[in-house]
Amino acid sequence: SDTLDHVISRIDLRGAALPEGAALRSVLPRADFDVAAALEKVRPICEDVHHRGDEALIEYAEKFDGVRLDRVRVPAEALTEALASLDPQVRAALTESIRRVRIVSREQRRQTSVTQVVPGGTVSEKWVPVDRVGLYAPGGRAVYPSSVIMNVVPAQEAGVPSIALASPAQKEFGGLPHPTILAACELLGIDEVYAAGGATAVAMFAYGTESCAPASMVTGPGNIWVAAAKRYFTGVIGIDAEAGPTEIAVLADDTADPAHVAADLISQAEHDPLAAAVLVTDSPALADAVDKELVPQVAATRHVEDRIAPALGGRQSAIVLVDGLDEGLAVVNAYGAEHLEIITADAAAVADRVRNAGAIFVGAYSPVSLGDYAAGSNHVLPTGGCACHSSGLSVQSFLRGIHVVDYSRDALAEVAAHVVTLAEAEDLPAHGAAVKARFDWTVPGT
Ligand code: HSO
Ligand code: ZN
Repeated sequence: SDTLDHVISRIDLRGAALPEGAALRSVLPRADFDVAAALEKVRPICEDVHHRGDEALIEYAEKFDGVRLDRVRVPAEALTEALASLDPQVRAALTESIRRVRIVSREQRRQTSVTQVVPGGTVSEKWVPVDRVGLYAPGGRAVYPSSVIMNVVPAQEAGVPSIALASPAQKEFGGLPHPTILAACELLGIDEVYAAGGATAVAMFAYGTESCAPASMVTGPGNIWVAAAKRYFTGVIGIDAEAGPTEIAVLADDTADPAHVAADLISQAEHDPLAAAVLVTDSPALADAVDKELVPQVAATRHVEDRIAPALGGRQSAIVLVDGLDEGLAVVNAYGAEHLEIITADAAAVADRVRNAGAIFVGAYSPVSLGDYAAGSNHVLPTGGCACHSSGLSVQSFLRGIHVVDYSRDALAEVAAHVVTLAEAEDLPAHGAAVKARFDWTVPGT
């Protein structure tokens, strides 16, 4: 394989015992995405939006997007016009995408649970949508109406009463967000749209301005500035997982078609020069065949120079050779990819053993691109290893589970002595007193 013209590097983990946990993760490739460093830069911008509101938003649009706005709120006519001029085929495809994400979201909405702990004592959990969300759709390199769908539909199905969307002002469209973003909003029935980008959009939603009411939550993908602004507001508003550059990992054995594997790796490399494509396989023959396939396939793509070649050639991408499928699973579980394809014999059984991934794509006919647009799954997913602790966007993201405690006098009396005991043990006698007060200070058993 040394004679091949390598598009992607190799990491050979065969022969020795695999390191575990963090040690294994440290030998796996990953892009640098230093959100903490960006945090210092977004702080003054967010505070400026806090203090000067719309005026600051307009100034930043001029500075970052090169266009002077007279207002940040997009007028209703612009939304109607955008949908009217949308290519009918694109409209049909977006409509089908919406339909599929909607049926999945609707079915996956959690139901209230009521647990009778003792006779007369119940704890329920009710799921309540947040009051208002701000959704972000990137501009620049990533103008994705599909991401509008992936944010809006679960929020709608969760029952969020107030939904607003922001996307950067585009110079070539007179300071409006990109027309396909506006068309997708109109198709989804979202009429509150703002021309605001990056950290300024997140700050607008977090603090509110003259034209935009504050939101309790901000979700959606974006660049490092959006991720940094979300981190800045953590604890103040709700956010989804921080989104970094896209990642695809493929766990494949010698049953996989190398042409498919190569095409799938390229598909996500197409997003960004920092996008990661990682193939994990126990088959050196597959590794060589994928290497070979990549050369002509990469050459034939539209975005080869600016994104695909640098993404595949970057230190974040690699073909990882392992001794067997067990080791392969250990590697993908340590990595925690945003997207993980399983293309092996008995793929469903292998997929069952995956613990860490943003989304799992099972078998030869479930490529990531299907999930990006039309599987019904969500494509706003945790990157950078956040899949080890966080979920992708879903109807659940917009709901809060509230415990509802409802005990009768008898049910409280039955457990009162334990409460009083624990309150004393924690040196919090007033806690116990609040229970005793209900029984004229005479609690049975105390
Ligand atoms: N793969 C991207 C989402 C996307 N793909 C949008 C196409 N358009 C991150 O999951
Ligand atoms: Zn994609």
